[in-house]
Amino acid sequence: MLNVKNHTLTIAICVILSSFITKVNAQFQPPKGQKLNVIFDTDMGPDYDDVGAIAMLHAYADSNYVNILGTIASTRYEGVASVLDAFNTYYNKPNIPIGVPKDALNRRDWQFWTDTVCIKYPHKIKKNNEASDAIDLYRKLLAAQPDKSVTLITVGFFSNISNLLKSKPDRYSRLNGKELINKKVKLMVSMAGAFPKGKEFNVDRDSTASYYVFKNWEPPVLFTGFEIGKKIKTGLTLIADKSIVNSPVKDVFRICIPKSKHDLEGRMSWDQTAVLVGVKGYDPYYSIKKGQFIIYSDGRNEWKDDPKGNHAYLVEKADYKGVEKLIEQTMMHQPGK
Ligand SMILES: [Ca+2]
Repeated sequence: MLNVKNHTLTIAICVILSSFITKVNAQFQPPKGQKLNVIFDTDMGPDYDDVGAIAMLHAYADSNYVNILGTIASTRYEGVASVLDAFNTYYNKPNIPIGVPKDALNRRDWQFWTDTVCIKYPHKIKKNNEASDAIDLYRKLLAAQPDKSVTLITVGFFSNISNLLKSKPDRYSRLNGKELINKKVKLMVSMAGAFPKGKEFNVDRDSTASYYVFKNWEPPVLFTGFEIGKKIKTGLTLIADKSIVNSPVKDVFRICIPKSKHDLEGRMSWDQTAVLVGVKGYDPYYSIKKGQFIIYSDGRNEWKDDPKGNHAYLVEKADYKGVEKLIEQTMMHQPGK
């Protein structure tokens, strides 16, 4: 009888603790049962995990988990607007607004997969200057959304976020950039940084922008670090699947995987993890460590633990092979007719 009582007490404590942790960490989780409003900010070009990420985002949109407000580039090579347009069009959402920065790095893919996407797949935007300016589009989209409702998923450089923070009131809002962000953004989920410390590409390449962002940004940020995506290899099952035809996602992985000896077991999948945890939440694959992201002007980052912190990074909880399988399957989603 005593044992039964103790057992019941233990279960009760566990349930209370687990609901307490869920509540405490709610700012880093998507709200349950609500369609998520997402802005996707990507350096669609230097690497091709961004392609896997946009494929997953569209798969989740087709399953009614997300409403894609906009797809915005954080690199400005000529053609990036067409590439984003081609992917949105392939997934039957040709009207998703596209933004291209005036002020950002100009980096593109060394495998030239973006050329194949533009030649082979329909798109209406032929030149970057036919797309919206990135900051103008950010302000327009944010101003039109309910307060604290927008999730930003960034899988590239922080150039746009820095310029958005510095933006002035305009025809869309009387608020400056920082005020507009604080009013409208619920959470930023970023593939960025290395934990507990390191130097990572997305933070380091435009380190001036990253430094400004993490000195001025106020809403919660969930980081998926370099170490999380590095071990997740995807693409081989996708390119071997003969039932998938005329897919830009399959074409990109088919072109790129044989070009690097590092990709023979599949491409490392950093950006996909940001879409996964941004839309579906980090549970049950990851737990989080809360604290503060500390950035240096040269792009290095460190971490300070703080249970009340407004930043959190992913810590692996379950075998990464489960995430790997889930990402690959989601990337293989094909648009409805
Ligand atoms: Ca990226």
